Formats: sequence, structure tokens, C-alpha cells
Amino acid sequence: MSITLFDLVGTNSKIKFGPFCWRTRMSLLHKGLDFTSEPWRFLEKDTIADSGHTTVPVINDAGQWVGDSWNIAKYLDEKYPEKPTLMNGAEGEAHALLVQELCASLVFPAVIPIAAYPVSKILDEENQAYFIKTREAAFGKKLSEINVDQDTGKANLEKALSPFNNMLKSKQFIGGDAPSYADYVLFGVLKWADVVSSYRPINDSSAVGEWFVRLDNMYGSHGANAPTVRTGQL
Ligand SMILES: N[C@@H](CCC(=O)N[C@@H](CS)C(=O)NCC(=O)O)C(=O)O
Repeated sequence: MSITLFDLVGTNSKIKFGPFCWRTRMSLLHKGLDFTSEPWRFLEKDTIADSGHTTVPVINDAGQWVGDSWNIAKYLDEKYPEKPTLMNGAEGEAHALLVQELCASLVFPAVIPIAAYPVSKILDEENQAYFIKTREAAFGKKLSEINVDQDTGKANLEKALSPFNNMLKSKQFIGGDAPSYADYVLFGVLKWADVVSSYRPINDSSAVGEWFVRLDNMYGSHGANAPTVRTGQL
């Protein structure tokens, strides 16, 4: 029986943009587990009510609900130890946690001004109203005021990615020679920006840019084949 991933989408269900959902999607691919993606929109709380969660990602694994991207990664390693590991024990878990904290304090603040306003443009009327209301309350500002122009957005993101750019000059992946959950933590945040932005927000010639393409091309080019607002596959 395959796993169902409740996956954040826009009006167009091919536009999968949830940063935390991308973390889980890449984790499932890494472990080589069979899964189906169930398109989910902000107001569809009822469909995940049994999980006890109000946010996605949530997975249903043969009747077992698990929510929250971090918990899901830990669950997958515990439930499927025979499949490639995501965190590789306590040391890998601490490493992934540090990357998650770096993303929260450095990368999300640079991605939000690029990606939040564009999200409001890909939602239907009701989801759009909900998204704008909840995000403007959280940020204390209008989404249009948070939004930055392309040059500023790209420059701020490049600056925020500096520790990752430096380490990825000598490592193929944040996990070393192969990707680990820490890679998917950063990838998810950047994938959000890449999917919804009208321009390519990552500097392709930087070490992070090359790493991003490496990950995009893994697992049958799953990431590379995912439609963005720019690909015209709408
Ligand atoms: N800590 C959670 C955060 C998940 C989260 O915030 N998901 C957002 C989408 S990116 C969501 O479902 N929001 C629903 C809402 O705002 O009502 C995780 O890592 O899974």
C-alpha cells in the first residue's frame, strides 16, 4: 500500500510550492518509497483533520497519519530502516537540525520577500483571501510591501546563502558525498521560491546553484520536471 502525501498546491494542482512539502517529497524519493501526491489547498483542513494537523505536509502511511516535515523524516527512518537513511542516527539528526535552524534564521527571511506575494497570485479567490489575511497578520505588513524587486531579492538571497555557498565549494552535498535530510531542508525552501517566482531566484553559477541543479536532476529529474509559474506547463 502506497503512502499518500498531502501536498500544497495552487489553483493549478501541478504547481507544488510548499517548502515543507518539498522536504517530505524529496525524503520519500530518497528512501525509494512508493507514494502518491494528494493536492491540498489551505482551506481544505477537513481532509487532514484525522491527522490532528492543520498544516501540510501530512502523510498517511497505510492508515497511519504523520504530520510535520521533521517528524515525517524521523518517522520514515524509524519505520523503514532498510531503506537509505535520511539522518543516519543522532549525529546526522543534530546536523540536519542545525541546517533547519540556519534556514529558519537566514534563508526564510530572504525567501519570503521573493515568494510570499507571488503565492497570493496563484490561489483561487477564497484561498487567496485566507492566505493574505493570515500572512499579513503574521508579518505585520501588506504582502505587496514585503515584496522586493528582482535585483534586491536575488542579492539578499545570495547573501543569506553565503555559509552554504562556502561549504558547497568543497562538498557535493550538505550531507557530504550524497544528499541527506539536511540537503532537503534547504532545497525545500529554495524550491518554493523557484516554483512561484517570475524569475530564477538562485544564482545558477554559484555553488548552491550547481547543488540545486544536482538535486533537481536526481530521482528521475523529479525536481527539474516539476512545473513552475515560468515553465508554461500550466
Ligand atoms: N512545521 C511544519 C510547518 C508546516 C507549514 O507551515 N505548512 C504550511 C504550508 S508551507 C501550511 O500548511 N499552512 C496552512 C495554513 O497556513 O493554514 C512542518 O515542518 O511541516
